[in-house]
Amino acid sequence: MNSHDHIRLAETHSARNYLPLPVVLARGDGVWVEDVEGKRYLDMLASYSALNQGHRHPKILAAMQEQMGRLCLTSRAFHHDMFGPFCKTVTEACGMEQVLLMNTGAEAVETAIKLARRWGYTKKGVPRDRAEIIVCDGNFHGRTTTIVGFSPEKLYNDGFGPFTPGFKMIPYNDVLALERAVTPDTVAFLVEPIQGEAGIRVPAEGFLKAAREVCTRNNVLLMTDEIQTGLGRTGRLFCYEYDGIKPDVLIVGKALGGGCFPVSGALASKELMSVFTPGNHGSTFGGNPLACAVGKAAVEVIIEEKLPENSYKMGEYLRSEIAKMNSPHVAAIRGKGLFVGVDIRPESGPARGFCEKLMALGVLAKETHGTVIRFAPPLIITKSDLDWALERIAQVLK
Ligand code: IF1
Repeated sequence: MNSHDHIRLAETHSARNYLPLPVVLARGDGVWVEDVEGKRYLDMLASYSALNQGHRHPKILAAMQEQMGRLCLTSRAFHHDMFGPFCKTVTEACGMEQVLLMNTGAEAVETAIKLARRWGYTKKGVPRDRAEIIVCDGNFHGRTTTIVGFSPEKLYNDGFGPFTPGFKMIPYNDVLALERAVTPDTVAFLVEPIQGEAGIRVPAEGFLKAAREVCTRNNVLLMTDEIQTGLGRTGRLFCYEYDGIKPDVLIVGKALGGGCFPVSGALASKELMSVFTPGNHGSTFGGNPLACAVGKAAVEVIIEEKLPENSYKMGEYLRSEIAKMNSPHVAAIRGKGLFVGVDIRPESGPARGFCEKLMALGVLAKETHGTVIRFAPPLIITKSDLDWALERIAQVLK
């Protein structure tokens, strides 16, 4: 079957909840992918940062294969011998005492929401069912009904109500608004250190630091969603490190699965995690043996291969080279590390058209918010591969 046949088959038998670029991939290796016709592309989306380690990283594949030869699933009804080792690795890497493992990002966000509410009722003394969580305009935290209920984006929640109450929205990057929104019933502030879906929106320097102070002063949990910004993407292991702070709850996913498997989690202190007691939260697949084997290797690769450092260097290079092109189509270039948004001027047409041209030249990128091209390649990318992409980006932005 060729690409056309595959796309027709998908359109016949799958819900149309996506509008993918018309490319059908059949292979992946490092930063490169190949379609069913054998054409090669440089993957500059990296599955929205789930492929920070690249496609089929040998160490992660080996760990997965070894585990598949032994034990794949136990449920949490029993212990297994990869659970403790992975929890130790991930908590030490993240500088947090404990983790609660889930599978997808949305589940980890839901876990953080549950943690904050129970903490509010059992520790902070918030009256039952009155807990409030503050979120930001422009947020993206996943697709569950609770999460889309506090999304500002109609596309994500129109027609899916009624929604869970208990969320209050403030403008992003506005500490005064945060201060004003806090009430005695506020249990948490849930925030992305850089907003991905909103178009790689980088807040003013010190925003998270100031938010940290407001949260501490008001006994409110600071919960950072680093599902997309974490594990090296922004040039630090976690983006909050730029502000020299630590969140109370750290939410991770995507690259925790090493580009192989869904692995996510919420991390916090032992004291905060103690709000969870046997039976009050869980998941059939959360923390399964295969996930733990993959997740452990995924974290080790990020640290051993110094991927945050490479992301920082290559990101600076990518942004400065695009800036040097002086493209008449580019209104702004934003980002940190290899988390880069190129804002296209409205008169130059939608970013999608630019992504289609890039695709024809062998560079896969995806628009966000209509006007922004997102460049977020695997963090293992070398300067020569980046130069290959830059030549093509230059052709499209000319
Ligand atoms: C889709 C966007 C990116 C996330 C943050 C939680 C989640 C995500 C900060 C949920 C997921 C994804 C999912 C994917 C597209 C995508 C996306 F454009 F929609 F917003 F990356 F920017 N927090 N992001 O970015 O994680 O449950 O999906 O594992 O939904 O189409 P998940």
